[in-house]
Amino acid sequence: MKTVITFGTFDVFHVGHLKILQRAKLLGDRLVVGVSSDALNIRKKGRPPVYSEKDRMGIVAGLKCVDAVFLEESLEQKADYIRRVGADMLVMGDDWAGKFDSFSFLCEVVYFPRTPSVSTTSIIEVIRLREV
Ligand code: C2G
Repeated sequence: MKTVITFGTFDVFHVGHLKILQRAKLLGDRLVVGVSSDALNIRKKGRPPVYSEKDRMGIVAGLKCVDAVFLEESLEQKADYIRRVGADMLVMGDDWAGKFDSFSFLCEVVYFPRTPSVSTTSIIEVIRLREV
């Protein structure tokens, strides 16, 4: 049984999020997703996500390709999360390329190319422009 782990905020869930999760699942038997907490996002980005952590976890947990979710409360606990989940492989988008190589002593680390032309930030921008 091969377990794959990935992490993300998955705010305003879009097709780029779906694609990386589907591709990650194809690399193993079980996909476990760490969803960043609201507090972690405020620390990282200076603002809370649009969707709450409860809703973001619910959306990700409801996907056919996802077997389990947990709340990622700190970036520093990655090694603990990988161990606890028993992950054989860590998958991230290539906006994080190289940043997680230090965990390769625990599991295989793989980066996928991001889906072009879609991001939570650009969706928020489109909605904002439509309001006027
Ligand atoms: N992603 C993608 N294509 C896009 C947008 C996002 O492949 N067009 C991928 C990202 O590369 C990431 C995942 O979708 O692997 C989740 O993206 P975000 O929600 O933006 O995650 P982020 O805020 O970067 O959180 O500990 C790591 C962090 O929790 C990652």
